[in-house]
Amino acid sequence: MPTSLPTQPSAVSLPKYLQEDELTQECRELISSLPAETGWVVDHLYQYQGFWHTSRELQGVLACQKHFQAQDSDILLVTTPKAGTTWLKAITFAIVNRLRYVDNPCNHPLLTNNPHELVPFIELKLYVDNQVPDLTTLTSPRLFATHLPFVSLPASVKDSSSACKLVYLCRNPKDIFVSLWHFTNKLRPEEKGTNSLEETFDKFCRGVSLYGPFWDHILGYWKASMEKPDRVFFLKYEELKEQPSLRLKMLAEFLGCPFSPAEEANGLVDDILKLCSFDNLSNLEVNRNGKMSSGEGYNAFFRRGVVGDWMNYLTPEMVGRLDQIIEQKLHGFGLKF
Ligand code: PAP
Repeated sequence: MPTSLPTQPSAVSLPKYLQEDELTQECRELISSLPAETGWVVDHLYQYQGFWHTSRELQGVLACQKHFQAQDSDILLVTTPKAGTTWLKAITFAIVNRLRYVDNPCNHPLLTNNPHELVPFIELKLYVDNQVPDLTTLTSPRLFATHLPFVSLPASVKDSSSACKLVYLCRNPKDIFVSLWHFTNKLRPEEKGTNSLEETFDKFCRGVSLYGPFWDHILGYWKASMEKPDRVFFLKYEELKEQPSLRLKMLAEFLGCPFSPAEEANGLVDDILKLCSFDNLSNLEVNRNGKMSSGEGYNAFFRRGVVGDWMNYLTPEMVGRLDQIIEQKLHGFGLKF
């Protein structure tokens, strides 16, 4: 448990995700040595191992780096924030557990649980309060998620002898930015008002965003997927939108549970896509009115779910600046959006 340090009286009523000062001594000491910037939701972001985190997140990062023990059969879903995490969690959960619910689809857990509860983030949920959860009772394959950059993954995941599988989902950074801007505005305390689009855009371009810089995040996993394609599956949100059945089948194959011809003939691929569609998930009671234990409403994870919404927000100058960054940082590695 964290060593509880004195908190401001006003902080007591804050949802957990807005609390910055319930930290272990270890985390406080580390933070005091890290570069800091103003955050998008909470007041501070800290740069650890090259990437920006809130203090609460950072405590979870340290704890899972120390304690998380990957098993060979584990599946770890990795995304930059707003790349389609909720969708990927739903799809992967539905693929991996399909045999359990094929005969009773009305009892499917995705109908009554938000995908973030079914596939927990290691650093943001399981280890976030410096707790060490008992994960030994989970049935195999265990499904976890993380926003951690490759460099910060727990050693047991990165270990060359580990066989656990990683699925990385990324998205056009212009859509990521717009989605993140909306999301963080929703989560900001009301009295702070909305973040200026221009200022947050500038931060995003300088790499100062949750788990940013986005280019280093994407590149870390892109390189890992090139080196070890049997362990790291690299996917884009846009590909999933354009060719959903094909990508779903590729994902199932990568995970070692390909769809049989009979399953395909019975329409199981389409059933999963429908179950996990934006329209279906976003209209479920649990996702309209439920909340994470840390306080974020599930509805904050469903906005528009389309490709290219950046066109409605970014000026030609902004597009030029971000395109140049994408070109400079990513195209040399064969990555295009
Ligand atoms: P996270 O990384 O913070 O967990 P994440 O799920 O990646 O969040 O972000 C939500 C984005 O995915 C939203 O994008 P938008 O702001 O551009 O609309 C959300 O609408 C979109 N999204 C959520 N569920 C789905 C889905 N089932 N299909 C497609 N897009 C989805």
